[in-house]
Parts: sequence; structure tokens; C-alpha cells
Amino acid sequence: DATLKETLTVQIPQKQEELKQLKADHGSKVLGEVTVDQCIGGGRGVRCMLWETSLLDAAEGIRFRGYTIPECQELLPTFKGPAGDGEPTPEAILWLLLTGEIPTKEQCDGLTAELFERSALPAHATQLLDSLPKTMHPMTQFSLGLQACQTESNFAKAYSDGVHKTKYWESTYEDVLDVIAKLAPIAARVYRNTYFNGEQLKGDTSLDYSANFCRMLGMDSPGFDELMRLYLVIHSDHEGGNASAHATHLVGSTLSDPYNAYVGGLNALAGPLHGLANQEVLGWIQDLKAKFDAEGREVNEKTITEFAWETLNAGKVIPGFGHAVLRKTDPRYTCQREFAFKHLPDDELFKVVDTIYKVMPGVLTEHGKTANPYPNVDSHSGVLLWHYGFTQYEYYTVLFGVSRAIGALSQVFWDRALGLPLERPKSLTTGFIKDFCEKQ
Ligand code: FCX
Repeated sequence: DATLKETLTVQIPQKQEELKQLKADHGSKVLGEVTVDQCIGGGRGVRCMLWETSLLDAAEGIRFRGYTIPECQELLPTFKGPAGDGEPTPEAILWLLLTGEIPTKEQCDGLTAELFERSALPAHATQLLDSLPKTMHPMTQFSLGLQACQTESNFAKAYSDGVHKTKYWESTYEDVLDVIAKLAPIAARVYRNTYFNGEQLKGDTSLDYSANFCRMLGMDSPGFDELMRLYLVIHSDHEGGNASAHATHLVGSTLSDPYNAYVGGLNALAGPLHGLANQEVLGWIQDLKAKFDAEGREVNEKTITEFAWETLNAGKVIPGFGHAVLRKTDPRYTCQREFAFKHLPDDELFKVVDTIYKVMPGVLTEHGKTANPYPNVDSHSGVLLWHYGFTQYEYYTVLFGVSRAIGALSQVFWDRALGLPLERPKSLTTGFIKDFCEKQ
């Protein structure tokens, strides 16, 4: 079987030709228009970015290289063997996102070994991580850890050595795999420093990327390994316009190397309207339970509805609900719910999450603002982690950050391989828009 690099080496000229032909045949066709509302409203729905690794449909949800989540679960290799006996591995989704092809089990195993070889952290990065205050948010620590590793960038070195632009992809490939490999030990170190007095644990490289990561975190159960595989696969990519992917793509478009580019993505992920929502959801549920336990009242449809209105009336959002593009229940939510039915059907918090799912769309519809009253990915992930005793929810977004690199950096690889340009959309002032519209 071909290795990942061999596969990509064959694909690059074909893809470059395809893009050249697309521009020649259709370069001046119109893909859409931009209204004043869209310009003011954060560019929702404006079609202005090339993104190969995944595509989001408002009703159906995400497809990774054309495959839905259930199709990926059926087709991609798992850790134990051929598909069908567990969750697919992050190595498998990385291969799929980079190449568009379903890898064999042997190809995935080769990629696992390659990632382990690339995972060492420079001493100055571990020293920096160990010196950070435990009170610093784990996402800030995570971002700093990756930033410190930028000294290892092959792309930055190749660029300063004067590499020809047709060869950018080679050092980008090295950086993309290096960053993904290093994120697991950086994330584990942040976790052990913050919650376990800096006592570090060894991984187990006889396992896959996920299980090795779990061992470094201090988690040692097949159930949690499976959850981590599901988690790292489904958070990997959500087309290009979401803030973390877009930030990575934007920073990378300046020919900043993949380390710097993904630090940009992580910092976007750290916002509560994006990745931090998974921490917020758990916090919201804990507050809800604390309130009603103290009042001696049961957590049920009625009390959850009451608590939801308190949140909304306080001018806050319900974390884990709504989406900028989706208009139905997120399939990333649905597959986590199925995981819960399979592995933890009687879990108390899962039942709370499921009751929230029953009432919240009605509450948000009555509230009348949200374009999408249904749950997104962040609504479910925390309760699954909590079930296995992984309860430090301020840390949850770091796991999202380990995963999102797989998609965002796969696209950065293609950005460089296809020679995509500096991103620079046009901005306008209020005065300009007013004058322009009044003249029409
Ligand atoms: N609770 C309360 N109000 C909400 C809401 C929610 N969950 N979702 C949207 N709204 C409000 C918006 O705040 C906005 O109010 P405004 O007019 O006063 O500014 C109005 O409804 C219209 O917003 P809408 O068009 O539906 O949504 P946007 O595209 O502007 O924003 C996000 C999308 C995801 C940011 C929004 O739904 C939200 O804040 N959700 C809660 C946070 C969350 O779960 N984020 C994670 C999303 C995602 F899956 C991820 O990236 O990880």
C-alpha cells in the first residue's frame, strides 16, 4: 500500500490541473451575491473560500470528503481491525481529509507509527509549559505550548533558506504531521500540570494515537479510548468558515508556518461562541443541578425550562444550542447521543442532557431569536467525558483543539500545494455602504 506522502505526491499535480481548468472554464461565473445584512452580519452564507476537506449542508450536517459521519463509522478502519468493531481512529480521518481516500488498516497503522516518531517536544517547550501558573486557562497554556514548538518548523526554515514555491508543500507536509503529533503530548502535559501537580505519565505506543493520548492523560479504560476516538474524529473539521478553521487558513495564507497558523486557530476556538461552549455546557448543567438540589427540587422538563428562561432573560446564550450554518440537530450531536445509548444509557447526567434536548428547541423557538433552536456538537461532549471520570471541564476545549488540527491543517497542506493566495477580502465603512446603497 502507498504511504500518505506517496499518495499525496501523486494527487498534487492532478489537483493543480483540476483547479487550473476550473478557473479557465468558469473563472468569471457568479457564485452568489452579498447583501448589506451579510456584510454587517459576519459574512454568513457568503461563498468566498476554497475548502476541500469537508462541506456542510444546513439540513444534513457535515460530510468529510463526501462521507457522512455514519458512513465514516462504517468505512474507516478502527483500532481493533476492519471497520465494524469500534469507532474509527483519528489517523483514519486524517488520511481521509488529506487525500479524499479511505485508507487501509495497514496505511493507518503506518501513519500511527509516523505520528509517534514525530511527537517529541523540544525541552524549551516543556520547560515553558511547566512554568505556567495552574490558574491559567488550559487553552492559553495549550496555545503557548504549541507556539513554543514553532522553533521546529520545517516550513519556516525552508522558506528562509529560499525554497522554490513549487516545493512549499514538502515542508508543510512535515509541519502538519509534526503539529498533529505534538499536540497530544502538549495537551497531556497541560492536563497533568493543571490538575495533577505536574506528575507526567508515559503513553503507550503499542496503541493508537487516541489510546496513547489517553494514557498520557492518565485515563486507562477501553470505554474512554473509544470515546476519545469518536471525539477526535467528529471535531476534526466543519468546512472552512468556522472561526478556528478560518483563522488557521487566514494566518497560513500569509505563509506563516503551520505552527503559527494553528495557534491562530486555537485562539479562535477558545471563545465561548465557538469551542469553549463545551466547557460552558457542563458549567450550565452543574449550575442547574446545584440550584435545584439546593432547593430540594427535581431536575425535570419543568425545572430545566425555568432555568433556561433565567439564562435567556439574563441576556445570555444557552450554550450548546444554535449554529451559524446548521438548521437541524447536528449529526455530531446525534452520534454522541447514540454512543451514550450504547455505552452509558443509565447515566444520570446523560438523562439530564436528553431532557434538555426535549425542551430546549421549544424554549428557543418561543424566545424567537435563534435561527436554529437545535443542539450542536458541544451540547453533548462534556457529559460523555464526565461519565468516565474526566470531570475537569475547564479543560474540555483543549480536546476540541487536538482534534480540530486534523481538519484545519489538512486544508493548510492543500493551500500550500495548490499555491492558494493571501486571503484579503474587502472591508467597507458604514458611510461607504450608505452612500453606495443610496445611489442605487
Ligand atoms: N441561546 C440564546 N440565544 C441564541 C442562541 C442560543 N443558543 N443562539 C443564537 N441566539 C441568538 C443570537 O445571540 C442572536 O441574538 P442577537 O440578535 O441579540 O444578537 C440571534 O439568536 C440570532 O443568532 P443566529 O443567527 O441564530 O446565530 P449566529 O449565527 O449569530 O450564532 C452561535 C451562532 C453558535 C454563535 C449561536 O447560536 C450561539 O451563541 N450559540 C451558543 C454557543 C454555542 O453553542 N456555540 C458553539 C457552536 C458550535 F457548534 C461550535 O463552533 O463549537
